[in-house]
Amino acid sequence: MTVMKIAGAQLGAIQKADSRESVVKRMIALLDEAATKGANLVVYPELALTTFFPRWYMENQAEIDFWFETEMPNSATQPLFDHARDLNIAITFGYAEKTPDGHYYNTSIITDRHANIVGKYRKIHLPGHSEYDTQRAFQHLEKRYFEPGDLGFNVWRNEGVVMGMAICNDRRWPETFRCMGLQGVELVAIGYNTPSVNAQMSDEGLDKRLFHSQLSLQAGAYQNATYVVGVAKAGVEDGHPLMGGSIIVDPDGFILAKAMTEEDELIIAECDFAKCDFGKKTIFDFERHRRIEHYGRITSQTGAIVEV
Ligand code: CDV
Repeated sequence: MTVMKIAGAQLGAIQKADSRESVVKRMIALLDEAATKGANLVVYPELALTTFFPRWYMENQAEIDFWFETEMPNSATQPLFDHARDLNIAITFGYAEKTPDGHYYNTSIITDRHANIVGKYRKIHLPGHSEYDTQRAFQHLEKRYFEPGDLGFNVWRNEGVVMGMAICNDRRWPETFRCMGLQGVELVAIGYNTPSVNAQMSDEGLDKRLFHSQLSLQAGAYQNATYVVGVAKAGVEDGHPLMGGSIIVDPDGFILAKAMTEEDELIIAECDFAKCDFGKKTIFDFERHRRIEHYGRITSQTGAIVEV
């Protein structure tokens, strides 16, 4: 069975004015640190190459397109791919994708240790709203700039491990993890940008927001007997705080490593994928214990219907 050292490369704030090239330099510095610590895979956050631009309301299409990548790798990210190949480290990171036929997605890719892209995921659960909302303390316009992902929740056997990806808000939905659990997932990589403040409940408090993130990642890991890596983009971006709290979780739901700052910070843990077996063969042996005849509502009904 495979043992890998998995690193989470939390990124601190990226300002609107920061270039992709400057961010890639920071990502490469974290990659170098990961290499010195023996990492085999490095997980970067959602929309890793730019500031979290969906907080800004834009109408001009050229202004919007500035934040999107039309190819991957491209000139800004090629040094990251080259460096990862030289160090023999697989990577996964998120970026805004514009397809050749004009579709817009919040995307992440995963490579093998030769920098070949082996998997792509497009974010399915898009939070927020599509028009300027005067009721919010700040905007979260993912529904304006992205379409829901069209690729589903897939997994890939990468470097001997069954790997899947999800992005930020996806981690709060058990369906995300279960769709990959049903394909035998052993490692779920999830990048996120989570504001430290709730735009619709300003007194919520950071502790509660960190707790909900951890709770979701730990539950997803335990209930599907898989490792989960959740990696933040954190820090204050042009006056807007994003929380940290990056963690690596084992298949029992225990936290193996945790970020302590809201800056560029590497966390790392040794993951023995044989540890996924026990849960998959006992309490979460889906074949023996799931009761799909009672789960019809999950795929036939979207919102709650109260009939009593
Ligand atoms: N980027 C995100 O998906 N952020 C959401 C916020 C808006 C709640 C999240 O679920 O963390």
